[in-house]
Amino acid sequence: MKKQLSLKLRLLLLSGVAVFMTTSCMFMPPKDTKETIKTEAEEAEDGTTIYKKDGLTCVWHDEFDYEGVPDTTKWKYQTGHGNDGWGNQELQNYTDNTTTADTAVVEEGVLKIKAKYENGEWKSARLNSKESWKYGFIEARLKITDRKGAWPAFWMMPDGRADWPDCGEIDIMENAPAIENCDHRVFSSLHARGHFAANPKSIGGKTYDENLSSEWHTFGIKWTEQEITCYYDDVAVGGYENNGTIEDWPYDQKFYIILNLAIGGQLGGTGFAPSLGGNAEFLIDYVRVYQ
Ligand SMILES: [Ca+2]
Repeated sequence: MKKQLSLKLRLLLLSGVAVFMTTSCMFMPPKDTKETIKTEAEEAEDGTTIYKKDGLTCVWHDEFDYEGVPDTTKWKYQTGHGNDGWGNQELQNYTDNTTTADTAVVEEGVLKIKAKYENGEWKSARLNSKESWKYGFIEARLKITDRKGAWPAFWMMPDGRADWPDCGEIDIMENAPAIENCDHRVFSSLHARGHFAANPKSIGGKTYDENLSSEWHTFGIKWTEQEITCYYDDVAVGGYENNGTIEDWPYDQKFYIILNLAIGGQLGGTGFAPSLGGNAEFLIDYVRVYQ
C-alpha cells in the first residue's frame, strides 16, 4: 500500500488507519499450487546470455553487472517526501542518483538501495523502470535485511488511466517486520477499487521464511489475462483470478516496476526507525521481465 491517496480518499480512511494497522496481515489464504518454474539460461551467438522462463523469453533486464550509478537508460527516480510521506506517513526523503551514486549504488554485481539518517533526516531511493509491460513473468532476486523500521518493496504501478486505487497496484514483495506477527514474512498483494487498504487481495499471502534475511530469494509473478500467480523461490505460493470486473481487475494495462526502501510509515513502523542506527539496505541482484 504505497500509492498516495487522493485527499477525498485520505479523509475517508483517516479514521481507518488504526484498523489498517491491525488488519493488514489478515490476507486471504493463498491458493496452494506448489507449481515450480525454473529459469533456463542459453548462450546466444554473440556470447550474451538469454534467460527463459515458463516458455517466455527475457525481454528486459538489469543484472547490475556494472559499477556506479544505476543504468539511466532503464531507471528514473521518484524523489521527495511525497504527500503525507507517500500517503503512508513514511519518513524518508527520496533522492536522485542519476549522476552521483549515494542512496542507490551498483557494486559487486548488485544494486544497493541505501537508506541513511543524515542531518536529522532519513534519505533513501525509489527507482522506477522507464519501460512498462502488460503480462509476462516479472521477477527479481533480492536480499532483505528484515529489520523493524525498514520497509523494502518490489512492486508495480500502471502508466495512468485513473487515480489510485481504481488504477490498480501489484505488490510483488513487501517486507514489514514491524507489523505484529509478521516477522520473517513478505507480503504479496493486489490493490484495486474492489480491494484496497485493509482489504487487499492476496496473491502470495504473507510468506514465512526463517531464512528470509540471511539468504537471497527470488520473488516473481506470472501475469496473464486470466490470473496473477505469485512465486517465492520459483514455487507458486498463491494466485488471484480475473473476475471480469474493472473494480477487481484493472490489471489489463501496462505496469512499470518500482524498487524502493521506505523508512517508518504504516508498515515500516515509525517508532522502530531509531533502532536501525541510521542505516538500512535493500539489495537487488537482478530484475527480469519475460514475455
Ligand atoms: Ca547481479
